[in-house]
Amino acid sequence: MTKYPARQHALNVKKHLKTKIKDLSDYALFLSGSFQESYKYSDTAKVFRQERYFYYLTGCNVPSSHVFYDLNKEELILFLPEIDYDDVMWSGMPLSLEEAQKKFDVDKVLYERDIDNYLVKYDINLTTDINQSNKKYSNFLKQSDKRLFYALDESRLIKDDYEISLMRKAAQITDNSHLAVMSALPIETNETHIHAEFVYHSIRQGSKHQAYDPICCAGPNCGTLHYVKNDDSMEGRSSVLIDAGAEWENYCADVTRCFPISGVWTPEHIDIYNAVLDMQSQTMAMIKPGASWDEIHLKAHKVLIDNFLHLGIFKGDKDEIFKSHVSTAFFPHGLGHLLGLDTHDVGGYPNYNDADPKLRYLRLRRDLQQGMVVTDEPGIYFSPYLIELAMKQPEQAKFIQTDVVEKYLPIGGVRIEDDILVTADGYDNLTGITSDPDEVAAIVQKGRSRDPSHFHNVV
Ligand SMILES: [Mn+2]
Repeated sequence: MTKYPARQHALNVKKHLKTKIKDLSDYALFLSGSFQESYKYSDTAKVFRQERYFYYLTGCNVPSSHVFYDLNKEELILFLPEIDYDDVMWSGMPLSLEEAQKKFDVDKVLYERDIDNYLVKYDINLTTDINQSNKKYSNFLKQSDKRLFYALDESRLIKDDYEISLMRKAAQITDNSHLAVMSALPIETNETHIHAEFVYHSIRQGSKHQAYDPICCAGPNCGTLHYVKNDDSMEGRSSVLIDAGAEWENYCADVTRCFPISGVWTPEHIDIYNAVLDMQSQTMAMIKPGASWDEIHLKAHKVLIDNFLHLGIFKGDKDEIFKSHVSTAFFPHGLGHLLGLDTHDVGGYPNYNDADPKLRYLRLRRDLQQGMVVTDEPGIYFSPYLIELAMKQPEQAKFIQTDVVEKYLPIGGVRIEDDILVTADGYDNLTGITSDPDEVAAIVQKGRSRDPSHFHNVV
């Protein structure tokens, strides 16, 4: 397979749509991609990010394109924008129809001027939403049909071999970039340097965009889940947490690693690191088709409680501790989420109003299926804010040994995150960068043995 399998994706969407709309004879699909936006009062272009549903049906990154899918004829037609000859001087010639036909797995490529001829064919042209790209066709379009989103999301849920190969490439670039970060402590004295090193090595490998804004933190900052300031000094701190993933042809990686700045784990840091590793390895072992992600997530809480009892952070009966939800003060987020064209990919159907606080932030609420890619990312955090909230609730506070908690505050938190493909009989870990604590320490030490002049830096 040399082309992004857009026609198969369109067939997938039709299959799922058919379960919701028995007779599709009056229906077609019309989706629009993103357009190139500028900043307000400026002619500077914003970073272009293709609309993901459109990309799934085309594999096309050309701004201001549209796609029409004739559900009856199973014919997929890509519409490119008209050539703007005033822009050719600045941007060069755009892709011709012939070039686009060769490049994309679609039945036809036409210019935008032909769109009307297609939209009149069917009574109902389903679209995701009416926006600046497609509002001129709004009379022909039916937006935000839940059945369309269902069909698109169910299709994107299961990755085919082509998509998996793109995700493996994103994962590989991400592995190398994490290795580079762990290896460059002599030139990393501020969180910004961690961020810079990761992005530099991703771009060098051809990944121009990150899947999401990297989270690079040291010391107590590691306790803030989505810390993106990335600008604090690392001096006097012992721990680093970096959550960063490259993107490859719009497919994401999402990986977190933690390491000791000195190359030697402090006793507190390794206590927590091993507990998180235990949460990850016990949950990963449960991954296979048919397994309940809710149960796997709750298993992570049970492993946390076992470890906290062993470390003396909790005291009391483990079943009572589990029922009290006190573990959410230290592991507040979900064990993992779907991954694909989006970092938090579609199809997980989270319930942010769940009465159970352990499940409230779990972004994947369904059984696993072969072809899903999920993150397995347990974490343990020492957030003074969350601990204080728990201490105000007597039914939780009674299990927490505050004097023991105190000694862990300086490390902030630990998260270990890998990207996991669900296979026919288990799983395949797409993430290759080691999380073994001895190997991680050895990588940091090896990097530390080098003089700063060894590294590619100007300041
Ligand atoms: Mn993640």
